[in-house]
Amino acid sequence: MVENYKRHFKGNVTLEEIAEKIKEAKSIVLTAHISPDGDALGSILAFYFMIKAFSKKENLEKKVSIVIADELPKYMKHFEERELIKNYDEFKVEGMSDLFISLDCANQERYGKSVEIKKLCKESINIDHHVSNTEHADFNYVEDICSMGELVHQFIEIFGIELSKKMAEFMYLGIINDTGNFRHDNVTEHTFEVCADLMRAGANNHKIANIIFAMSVEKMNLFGDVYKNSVIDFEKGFIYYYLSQKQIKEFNLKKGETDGVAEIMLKIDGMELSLFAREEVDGTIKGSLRCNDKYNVNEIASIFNGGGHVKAAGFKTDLPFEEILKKISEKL
Ligand SMILES: [Mn+2]
Repeated sequence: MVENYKRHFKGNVTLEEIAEKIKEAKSIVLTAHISPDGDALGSILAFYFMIKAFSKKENLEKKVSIVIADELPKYMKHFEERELIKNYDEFKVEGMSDLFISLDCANQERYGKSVEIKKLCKESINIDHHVSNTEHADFNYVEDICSMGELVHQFIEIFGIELSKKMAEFMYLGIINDTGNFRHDNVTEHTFEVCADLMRAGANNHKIANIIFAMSVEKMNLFGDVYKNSVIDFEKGFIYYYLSQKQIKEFNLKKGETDGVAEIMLKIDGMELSLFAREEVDGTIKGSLRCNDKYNVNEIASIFNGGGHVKAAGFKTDLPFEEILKKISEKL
């Protein structure tokens, strides 16, 4: 393993202390963010199996549940373990739990309705990799690492457990989701070290990449429209595209099928910044920002109280699209 790979860290607890809290807790609820992506889902499932293996090794009785307050993306049909993830609405709260752990949530809004479950837990832990993390739990651990998939891998050693094929596959899912299959600049030497370990444990890179990067006909139609109707400001290297609720219905797009739009726009030659703005059911706008070296989208997203990473960030706002464009242009 590469020594001292750790990047920008904030929080008030170490992973070892988190492991100790997990050891002591008799009941644990795990959550990840709404609009769950491959990293949220992969890391939470990997972590679930790791806690289970740890409990078995230590001979501990532990109740572990996973709740996500949202629908799962279509590709999860390929993983039977999706059954372990309860939607908030079907989750039965049986009294107070000892520990609430969020993964991949930069702020508490990202819990969605699961925030109600947090209130019923004695202690809360936030483990995340977004530099914009607001340290929203009792115990916080934030590392500037490519993905939660890569972050949770460290618990193999801390828990003293063996890396199973299942854990490896789910960590791999998280890593390729958040690195765009190793294309983004958040990939480090350590990412590849971890992936080598995951492949040794049986993770099938080809199978997992095919599952999450497969494209539905609906998504193909959307991407066609993005390529045709994106607007480019060549001087600033800024490309943007707006998707209305009306279009979402016309294209028959399901949850998660608009993922990747900001990424494909940034691939256009000469582009430094991309914005994908999607109108939500409630009329607000969700923005996804991606950039190359010239800009910092964590800062740009913060204009709208959003955030994320330097090269990938998001926000949600009540402002009309024209106003969003104006505010962003002023920053460039
Ligand atoms: Mn992530």
